[in-house]
Amino acid sequence: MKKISAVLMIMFFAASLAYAADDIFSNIDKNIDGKISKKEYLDAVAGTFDKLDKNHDGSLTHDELSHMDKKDSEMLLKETDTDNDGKILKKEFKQAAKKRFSTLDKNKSGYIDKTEWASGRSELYSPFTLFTL
Ligand SMILES: [Ca+2]
Ligand SMILES: [Ca+2]
Ligand SMILES: [Ca+2]
Repeated sequence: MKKISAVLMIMFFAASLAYAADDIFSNIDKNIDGKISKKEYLDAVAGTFDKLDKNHDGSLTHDELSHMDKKDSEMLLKETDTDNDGKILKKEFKQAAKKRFSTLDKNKSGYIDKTEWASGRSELYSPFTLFTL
């Protein structure tokens, strides 16, 4: 019995993740052409940054990431804080987003299509990053 519910839980979790990924995809795809252009992606990322930057000083500090899992915020810092000052500047955030865009755009078409989106997202370290980069 325990085993079955664990499997169900995992299935439910995976399904809700896929759903969330799909939902985010359509949010980012502003012109609804079924693919995400670099501009659409960077616009969405800039929006995320502004949402996270509670005091609007143009950088994200530990405090502003404290709602995240500690491991996740450390990963995010490690990935984005290139000058290692413990703060993520918008520039750094965008830089990381550009890198992520080219990773996701597997066939280098300049767009992320739904297949690339789904496979790329599932490789990411945490469900939380679905909502950040
Ligand atoms: Ca589009
Ligand atoms: Ca800030
Ligand atoms: Ca920094």
